[in-house]
Amino acid sequence: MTKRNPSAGFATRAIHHGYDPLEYHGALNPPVFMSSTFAYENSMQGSDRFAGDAAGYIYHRVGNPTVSVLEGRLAELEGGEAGLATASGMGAITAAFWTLLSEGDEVIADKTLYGCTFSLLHHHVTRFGVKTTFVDLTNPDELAAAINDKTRIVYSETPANPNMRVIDIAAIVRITSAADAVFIVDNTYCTPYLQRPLEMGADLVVHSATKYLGGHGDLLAGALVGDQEMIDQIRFVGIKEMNGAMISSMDAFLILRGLKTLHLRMDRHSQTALKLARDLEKHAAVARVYYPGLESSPFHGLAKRQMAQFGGMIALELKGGLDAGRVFMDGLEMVICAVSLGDAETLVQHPASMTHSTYSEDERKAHGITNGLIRISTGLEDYADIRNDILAALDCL
Ligand code: 3LM
Repeated sequence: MTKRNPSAGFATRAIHHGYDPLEYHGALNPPVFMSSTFAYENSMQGSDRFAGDAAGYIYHRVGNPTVSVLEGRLAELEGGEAGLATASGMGAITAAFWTLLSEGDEVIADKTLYGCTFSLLHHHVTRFGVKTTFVDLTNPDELAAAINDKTRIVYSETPANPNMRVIDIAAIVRITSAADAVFIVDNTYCTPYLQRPLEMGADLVVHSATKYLGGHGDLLAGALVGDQEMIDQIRFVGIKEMNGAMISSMDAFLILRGLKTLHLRMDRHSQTALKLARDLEKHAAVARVYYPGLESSPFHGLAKRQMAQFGGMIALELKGGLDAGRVFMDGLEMVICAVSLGDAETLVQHPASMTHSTYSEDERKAHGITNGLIRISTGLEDYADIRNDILAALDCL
């Protein structure tokens, strides 16, 4: 499996791709190279590596052998030429933006984004002469109307954090490819097991690997996958010279460990979330459930075409609004009140005051993130225990 074997299944490649134990004393798992710098055979070799005329490691901020195994494996799973692993999801996103954007460029982003990505685009890149326009990318006509010759990046999450809107990747690609803009998809909610945007024509995939890829809530990491030229550019500009957000080799090792069970975990998360969404929809205290696996979701048909399963994230609104939401969250016993997602533990949080508190009240209103919205990241516990805890807390309302 050190050589690319595209006919092997997803799980096989997630477990084996790009690592041969026999090249490392038979060690089943890749060694964790804890080394910030790498020796050269002689000074000329060092100079050649810096000039890009010789292959080989230079310094951990640019690359490390443990990290390379992870980067190759993520690229393989996403169906891209090259991968880049980073110290956090925000490290990946900023490295991409800062590499690709210059003063005067424009970004068009979907109106629902993870809170810090929104803040980066709304408050911060603007300080450097970059304009962001937020549109509803669930309606590709809005993109067609907004795109122009200054548009350098089109950016979306799908499903979007936190309200589960689903963007038609192929429809966006039809517009961005004609306009020469880079289409970046945040694939954190799906992972490549459920959705592969590059195969649908997107240019770059970004991840918070803190979430499902790591899968155990014990690390912070990010990743980018795209064509070799763009990934090299982001590595040598955005990471090496701008934000320095290279992943640690220990965290790269832990993500490689997480990837071995990604398929099992995503199957289970998806099964649990679908069952829970259906049970929630029937509960008298619940006003609305946002989950693309539900037949009642306006995104159900698109999600069925675009995603292998519907994933582990659910959002809901309670009839009693935020006050009821707080009573609900505080009434949970096993389920944990915390931000982040994709862990073994079921997590619940309130986007308006937590993950999306970077939006002002008015912005949240305009961007469709209501005060009453509650987000659930379904975990890997027994379904009966998740359901009983959640329904008992709802029964108290
Ligand atoms: C959260 N999200 O709870 P890191 N892209 C998406 C994300 O959801 C996130 C990132 C990028 C949450 C984090 S809120 C303080 C906790 C779709 C993170 C950024 O830098 O690895 O956290 O990724 O929704």
